[in-house]
Amino acid sequence: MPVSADLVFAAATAETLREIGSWDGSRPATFASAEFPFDVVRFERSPSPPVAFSRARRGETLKALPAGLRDRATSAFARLERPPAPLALPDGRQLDLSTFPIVMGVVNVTPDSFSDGGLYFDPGRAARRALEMFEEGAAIVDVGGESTRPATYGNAEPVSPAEEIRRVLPVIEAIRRESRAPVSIDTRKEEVARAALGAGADLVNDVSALRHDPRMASTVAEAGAALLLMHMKGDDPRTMQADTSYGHPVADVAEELAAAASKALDAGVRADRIAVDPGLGFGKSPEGNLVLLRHLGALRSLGFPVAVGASRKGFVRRFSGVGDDSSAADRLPGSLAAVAAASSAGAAIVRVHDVPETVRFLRMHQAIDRVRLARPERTSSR
Ligand code: HH2
Repeated sequence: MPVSADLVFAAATAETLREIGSWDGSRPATFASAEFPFDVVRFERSPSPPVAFSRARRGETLKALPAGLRDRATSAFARLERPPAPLALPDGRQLDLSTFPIVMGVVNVTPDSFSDGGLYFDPGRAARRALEMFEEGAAIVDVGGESTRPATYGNAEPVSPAEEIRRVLPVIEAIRRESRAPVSIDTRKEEVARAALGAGADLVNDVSALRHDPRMASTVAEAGAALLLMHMKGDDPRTMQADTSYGHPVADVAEELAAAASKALDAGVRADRIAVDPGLGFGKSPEGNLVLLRHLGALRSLGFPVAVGASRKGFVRRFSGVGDDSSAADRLPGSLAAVAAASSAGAAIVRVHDVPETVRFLRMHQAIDRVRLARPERTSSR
């Protein structure tokens, strides 16, 4: 079943409208400032140029389109505007996304992950950290046994499926002895996913979006598990930064995610079990990561919950002005700025190392976003 990658981009200003147009080599007409904000619908593999809709006059612009494009644009808007539905997990359980974004805590059971390598290499310690993350407000914890860091940190050691299983299985089993809270396994390898699902994992986070192992989709489907499809340029973390150029900085990523979602559906993974992630840092230039974050909302037009992980990554350090050897605390402000952008763009899941800080940050961010006062209150309390 093909998943459409017709995308809707938000353009609040003429400058953003020109930026989006430039990616397809088109020059949008000049509009009066009163007509903003605009939405731009970009039709996948269509000779028709992107269409700009003044938000206030969407109906009129739709009416003026040929029927085929009108239907495609109407469907893209409907997918974009649907709030994220719960992600279905095994045994009839669900990952509630109604308070989006929810927090996915990261526990790397590795000696060499770029930011927490070695900290949780001991399975007991890793499981305790995962359980603590649930108490701190994580809705799901992502357990990984292989570093997928880029070569700039020095190539990560290749890890055999047997070694990866040896690392993650005791952690998932120990979490399961204490808790039924949702657990995700971060792996590209089918054998590892199968073992983790057998031990009670609920979701497979595949950073190769099904390209590393063709058996992955059917294993996930058989287990009735959820599947997070993450975009990576190429399929090897050691070479993914060799070429970070794209024809279109967002649509190329979206089209590959749509193709991966189609593959998953064909293998029997239910649509309400699929989420997508642009894979920040996985074959992206520093500026490319920023553009993906700023236009993350467009990925919601794929019709699946959008997850994103910027936590402590190289581009966060670079743009927030801290060094490569900076502490976790130094990297936190930049990571939280990325969480703010993801939240404003309607992301469903943020994948982070700093769980309690992110949970508190999001509470405040959402309180500001959602407060509605009929009229200013006269009060002296502060
Ligand atoms: N980033 C990393 C690993 N897995 N999965 C998803 N869905 N999205 C991401 O952005 C993502 C991911 C890299 O971060 P980390 O696990 O902390 O590092 P390492 O790969 O070095 O273990």
